[in-house]
Amino acid sequence: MQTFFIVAILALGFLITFQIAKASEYVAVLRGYERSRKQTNKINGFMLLAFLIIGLIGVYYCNEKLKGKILGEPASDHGVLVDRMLYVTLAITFLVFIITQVALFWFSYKYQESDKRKAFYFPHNNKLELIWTVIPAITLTILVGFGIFYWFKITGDAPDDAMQVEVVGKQFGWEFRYPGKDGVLGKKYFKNVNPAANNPVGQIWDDRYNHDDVFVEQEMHLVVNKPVKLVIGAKDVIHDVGLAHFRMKMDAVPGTPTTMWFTPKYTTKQMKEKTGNPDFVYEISCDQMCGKGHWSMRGTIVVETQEEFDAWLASKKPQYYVANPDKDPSVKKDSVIASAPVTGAVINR
Ligand SMILES: [Cu+2]
Repeated sequence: MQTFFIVAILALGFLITFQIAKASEYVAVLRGYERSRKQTNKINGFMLLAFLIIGLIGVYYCNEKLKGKILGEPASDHGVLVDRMLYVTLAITFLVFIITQVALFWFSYKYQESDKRKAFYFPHNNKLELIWTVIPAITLTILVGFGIFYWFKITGDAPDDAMQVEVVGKQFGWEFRYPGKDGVLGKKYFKNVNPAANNPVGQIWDDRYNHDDVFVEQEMHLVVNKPVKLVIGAKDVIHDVGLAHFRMKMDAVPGTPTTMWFTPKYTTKQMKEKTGNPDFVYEISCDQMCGKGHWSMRGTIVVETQEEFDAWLASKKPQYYVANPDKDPSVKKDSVIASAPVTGAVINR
């Protein structure tokens, strides 16, 4: 209903403006063109000035209204750098915005048509051209330079003590794989992907590094103050790992692994206190339109202490044993025979 009224008011506004314009055209004919043009110029001048003032008030108002409401403090070390770059860019562009907009509208008002003044012909000035080409070029080079520097840092080698997590995007959800005690993710092969046989990411079971890898869906666990390297892939189309609270983002491309690393600064518990929101959760979103269920790719991330993480990981059974219960020492031999899956076969449960 509200939308209907807004649209109706806008339509009426256009209609009224149109009618006024039409009427003033008739008035112009009656009063004489010259006089009417001068008056229109004057009105335009004032309107431009009003637009400048109302526009700047609007910018200030939006800024005040949304201040601190969007994401809050960055929750990773790299996030702090990303935010700093954003603020520097915003500060510079804001300054340029104010100077150019004030000059544009103020000059339009100040130098409107006047009988007392004659226009000054000023077609070209090399010095001016040079100034407004070189200064933006240098400024942008510095901004882009910082961007590239941080990009290489974020996508470059992770510290030696970093933990690794594999993130796989699919239509429509996220899958995570932890390397287990050996710290190495086992090899995988896309033709081995077979969720029905408990092999959702296509692990090669002959590779012993796969034997302790843990697989989980939709919820990633990370350790506070410990660097984490994400090894990112996709199963079907391009997705994008979006970690807004950490200010990190990376495409998930089928067949081409991508990586990025960062260090979470606060546990989920600490963030709940910081934000004053008892329901706070870190989120992983898909930042690339990937199909009709794109919107539903929200996953969660739990950042916790090393002890909590170890306990969580220990509670998970390696996927090797889930897929091959006959190899699982904790499963009794007799019960295995009844449910032992044959590799590659579909198991009906
Ligand atoms: Cu997606």
